[in-house]
Amino acid sequence: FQRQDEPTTKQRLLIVANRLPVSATRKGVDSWQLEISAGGLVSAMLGVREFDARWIGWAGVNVPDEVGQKTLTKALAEKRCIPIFLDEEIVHQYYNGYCNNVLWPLFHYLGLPQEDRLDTTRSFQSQFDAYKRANQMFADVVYKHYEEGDVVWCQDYHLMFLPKCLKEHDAKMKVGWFLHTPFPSSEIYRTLPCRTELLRSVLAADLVGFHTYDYARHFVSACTRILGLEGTPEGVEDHGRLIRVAAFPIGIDSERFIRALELPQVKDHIKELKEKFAGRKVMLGVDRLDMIKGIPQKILAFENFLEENPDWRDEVVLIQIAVPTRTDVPKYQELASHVHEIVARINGRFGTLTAVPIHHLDRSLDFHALCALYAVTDVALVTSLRDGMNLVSYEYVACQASKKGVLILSEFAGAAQSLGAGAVLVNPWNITEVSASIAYALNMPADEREKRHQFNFKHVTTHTSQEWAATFVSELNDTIVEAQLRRRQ
Ligand code: ADQ
Repeated sequence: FQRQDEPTTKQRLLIVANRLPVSATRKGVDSWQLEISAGGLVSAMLGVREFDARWIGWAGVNVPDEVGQKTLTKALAEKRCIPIFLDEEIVHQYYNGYCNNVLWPLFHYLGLPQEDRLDTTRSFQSQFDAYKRANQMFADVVYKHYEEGDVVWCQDYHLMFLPKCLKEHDAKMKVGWFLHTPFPSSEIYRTLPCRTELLRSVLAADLVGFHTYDYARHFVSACTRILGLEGTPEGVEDHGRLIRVAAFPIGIDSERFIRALELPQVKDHIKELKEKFAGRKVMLGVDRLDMIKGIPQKILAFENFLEENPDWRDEVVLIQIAVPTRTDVPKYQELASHVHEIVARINGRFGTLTAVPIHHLDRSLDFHALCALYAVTDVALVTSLRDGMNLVSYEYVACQASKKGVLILSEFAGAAQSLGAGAVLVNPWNITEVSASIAYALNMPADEREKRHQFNFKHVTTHTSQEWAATFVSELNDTIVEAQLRRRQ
């Protein structure tokens, strides 16, 4: 994080996201512990250094009292973070409800949940109303901190209503919106009951960005089919106003990973891991514990591999790190139990007194431990059922300069479009195919591994998060200048 008092001539950027990049835990009436949170958006944004950036978002904690709100605001200011305070009721309806139970599954092709109209907390309309109220609360904080010329960058599906709120307040505000998840086919999107209002609101932005060209295309088709607007090569045309829609594939701060491998503490971790797993090939999965990540499918494919390849049983281990998220949502609790059950079954089936085939950890790893794991593993398994991009695949490649491990990657992750030529692509729903790919990856000759790795390493180190953010913001600046010129003509 940039220091609060650092003088700068860089362009001011207000990054508005549901969550701040730090999680706050209360340690006393007026004392707080702040920790960087795990997640793709945070990981990417930590690399954004071209701008005088401030974050606006929820600190992930309920702070009903004034003293708490004041002291937390002060602690966060040191990290250039500005908190939004959401009460439990709104978090339940907006965040757990509309965001995580409606938009998230729909955007990942998992369909809409069953609506319960008798329970107001589970009706789409009341959740959507809470969603709009929450977005308005974000907008109110943005106005308070906005200075003329600032770029306001709204992040993700939590804040689709924000561009409209901001533009209604000040039509000259430069507003961009970027979606970190897939935007589904318009045939899926059009099932959403509040589909029109959300699209209209996003279209209030000056620039709308997605990870891939396909997601951008789906969004444009949704606008043409649902709103009857015209799609153009640049975006969407709304009664003479052009809203630019484009693909901006995210990246990582690859240098941060490459440099970390030279640190003594990371080297120590690497040494320890090499000793622990000596004589065995190591496969790795690192995911948030979420149904979109295809964790059960991955583990079942590994079981299938062990079944069909008895010679490998004592020779390979799968380390699956699954950091729990959204733990208040029942479906996520069910997923955790299901994963534990199958891991226990497979370890019971194929484990010995001295070794088990799957090491499953339900927790977040610190950055250094994560880099060490990435560096020592022979194969990474990314089997998302759908994933906007998937940065774990990028991080793995960045840490593999010496080992040249193989990346097995779901064709339904946005990353398949950028790392496809170097990775072994799979359909994660096809367990026998994934199992065969594990065998292929473990037996891959060194020259093929080298070639595949070089391709991906080049991509990961040139398409970085810094470049991603700089491109988005410069395109947003250009879009606004072009719109002014068009209006003058
Ligand atoms: P996520 O769904 O969070 O991001 P991903 O892109 O893979 O998925 O990023 C996960 C991040 O969290 C990585 O930086 C990883 O290192 C970290 N992480 C995961 N598990 C961890 C663990 N156990 N310990 C420590 N760190 C862990 C969303 C979208 C993605 C999109 C990103 C960015 O779902 O598709 O790529 O945003 O746009």
